[in-house]
Amino acid sequence: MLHFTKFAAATFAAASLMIGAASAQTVLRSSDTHPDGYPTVEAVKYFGELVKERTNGRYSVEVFHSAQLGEEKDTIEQVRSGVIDLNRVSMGPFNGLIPETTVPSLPYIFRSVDHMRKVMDGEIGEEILAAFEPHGVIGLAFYDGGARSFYNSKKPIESKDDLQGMKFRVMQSDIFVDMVNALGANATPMPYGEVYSGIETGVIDGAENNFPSYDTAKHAEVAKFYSLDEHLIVPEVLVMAKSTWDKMTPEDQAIVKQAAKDSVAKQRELWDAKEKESRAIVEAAGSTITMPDKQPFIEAMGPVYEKHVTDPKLKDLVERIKAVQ
Ligand code: GTR
Repeated sequence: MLHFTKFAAATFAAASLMIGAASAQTVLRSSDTHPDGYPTVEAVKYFGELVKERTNGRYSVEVFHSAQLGEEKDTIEQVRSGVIDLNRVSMGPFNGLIPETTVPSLPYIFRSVDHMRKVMDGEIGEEILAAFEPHGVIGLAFYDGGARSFYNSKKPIESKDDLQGMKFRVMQSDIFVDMVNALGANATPMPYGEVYSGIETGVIDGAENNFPSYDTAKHAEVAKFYSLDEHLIVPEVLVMAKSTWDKMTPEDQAIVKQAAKDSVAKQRELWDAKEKESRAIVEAAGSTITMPDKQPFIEAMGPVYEKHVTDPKLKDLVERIKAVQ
């Protein structure tokens, strides 16, 4: 009897230990619009591995790629309300919510991708990440989305004037609508997942994006003319639900923050390779790439800056970004 009781007690203790361990394992759900293998998807997986290792398995990350959890506008709401824990999105769809995100989303604000990386790696980047918290999300790190250019199904764009009257899809932000209008074209904001059929059915003539998106979303199949005007260099961002963050200990929060930072180099390495690969893929499949003079594009952006940069804080941010060498 004594023997049995001891055995039962030990079993019970072992079982409760296991229950304790199981309940301490939290799987963080993360959303991404891109397919498996895309640089952002792989970078978030890598971030998850680091978090798992450094928290001794208390936290892990599951990435739901290919917009399984919804389009970016919707997943931003899901992460704000704590339905999902993490979200990797462009800064564009955050523009209506967080004024500071509008500045890195302005056309031609960055001179190059290197300029963007330098700004976002420095104190300006930290300041912009901190601006997310009052809106229910924690900004963890910025990823690279390269430069975005126009593509269409109708004709090669040799100069800014060739865009006149054409219809382009943009991300859901007023800045991009005004940018396209300032170029003499017409903008249609719509979710990423609707672009392919939009072009195929002629609802829009084209869209604008970087080579990896143009390639992996198969837009190159229906819009063969890509013009390298590089009007936007909008960073991508990895955010966490504030409700998830608030449940973590300060030590685990520090681990999450550091793991996100550590995943940036990985994402950039993957990004640089993917950009080259995608460009080669679309060219081999018959896309033509034109190089219009960028100067008239840059000069047309005055009204966009006048309309969207009125707040002194944002004006100062624009000046400080431009001053970064
Ligand atoms: C991609 C970006 C996505 C999404 C998409 C779009 O370049 O990585 O997060 O914003 O563009 O145009 O909607």
